Amino acid sequence: MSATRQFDRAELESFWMPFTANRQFKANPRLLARAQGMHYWTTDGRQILDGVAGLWCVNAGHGRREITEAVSRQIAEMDYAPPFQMGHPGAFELANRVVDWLPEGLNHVFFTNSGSESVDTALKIALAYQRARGEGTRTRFIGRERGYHGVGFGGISVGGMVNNRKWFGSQLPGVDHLPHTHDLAHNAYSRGEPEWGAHLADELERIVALHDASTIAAVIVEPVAGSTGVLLPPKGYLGRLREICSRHGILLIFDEVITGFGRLGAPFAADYFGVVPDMITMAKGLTNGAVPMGAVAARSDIYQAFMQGPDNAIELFHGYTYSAHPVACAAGNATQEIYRRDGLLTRAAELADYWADAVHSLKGLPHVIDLRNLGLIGAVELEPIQGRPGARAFDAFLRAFEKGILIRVTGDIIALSPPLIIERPQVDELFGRLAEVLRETP
Ligand code: PXG
Repeated sequence: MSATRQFDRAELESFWMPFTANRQFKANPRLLARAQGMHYWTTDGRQILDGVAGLWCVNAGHGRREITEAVSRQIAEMDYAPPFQMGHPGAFELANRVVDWLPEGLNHVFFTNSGSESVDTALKIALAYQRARGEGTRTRFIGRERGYHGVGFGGISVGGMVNNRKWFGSQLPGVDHLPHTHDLAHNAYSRGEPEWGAHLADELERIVALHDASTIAAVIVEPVAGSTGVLLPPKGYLGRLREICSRHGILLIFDEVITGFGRLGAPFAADYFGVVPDMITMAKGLTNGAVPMGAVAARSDIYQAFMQGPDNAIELFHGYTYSAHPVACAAGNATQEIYRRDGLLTRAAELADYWADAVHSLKGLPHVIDLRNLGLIGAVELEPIQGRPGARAFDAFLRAFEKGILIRVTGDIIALSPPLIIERPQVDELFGRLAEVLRETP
């Protein structure tokens, strides 16, 4: 099937598309055929500047030759290896490379195939760890309103996006939520981390007082909430969460599926904010999006708590057929080598000021009610059309695609997160075209 071939409407029917307005798409398909560097090309040959790194994952840019070659070599040499009671060199190499990037103390890595699986894995490790150390009454999880932790039942339970939850029954029992940190009245147009709102972390004390610490296994938050529209942590907020969790024997999990691998200008958001959690979930940038893969990093004493009993006993009854898949590991190792060699995981720090200026240059354009930035993340919040939430930003998304830029929208918020290889003229191009879009969006 040629990449440039056109499709009849009927040929688009069978594929039930994820998180997509299927009927709108199938009436007006947007088909991508090819990608290289900072760009996609559509099936009808139009060049699109990638303002979202695919979906927050292609951090080293598209079509990296080293990744393509490593994946091709691996699939020819050994297509698959069973991950249970067997191993292969690429998996151990990748775990070591990831540990090299991680904050000190987080030195064990469990492989999964996606961010959603990473979240469910981390939640299960938290429960089993509490039990292993004799604290089996700690079964509750605390998530946060407007959090996104993927689409597994664990992830939607601790997550806080109403549409991702309300259709799917009662979910995990024993989950509570912190308030989100988004407050335009106090923080609109903040440059970087907002000043107001560290006290919102103290809500955790209230929740602990309600349930008692002895019932709580873990708190999970995104250091920067991405999917729900780039909600930034107020200055000091994450440090307070860390302090409260430590005081009460509660594990702190950072979901770094979006912030991991250089998005903020440091390898992980934990480094950027100087707050070290007990576990980190990751995916996306781990393999530059080339092959599906996720991982959970855990502190040494969490891993060690399981290393008990007879030597031949399985310590953690959890894993996937494709955990540490050889082809994913090959992509991961080649990706990590590019990050190391090109210094990509700190590149966002060099560009952050230029990027922030570009984001805030949109102030005053029609319908814009807030602009936010951190590292190489940007957000433009639009005033919703009365009675039609999300319609205005979706309209902007369609216009942007027509103008040759790929952006991402959630509700009435536009999110930007380009590959970390973006050059300054491409930042100008992205925001120049976005400004045109905003001027034309009704
Ligand atoms: N946690 C976080 C913080 C995420 O951002 C996941 C978990 C789930 O990962 P998987 O690989 O299972 O999709 C994510 C995923 C968006 C958008 O528009 C973001 C994600 C997924 C889809 C859309 O911002 N992030």
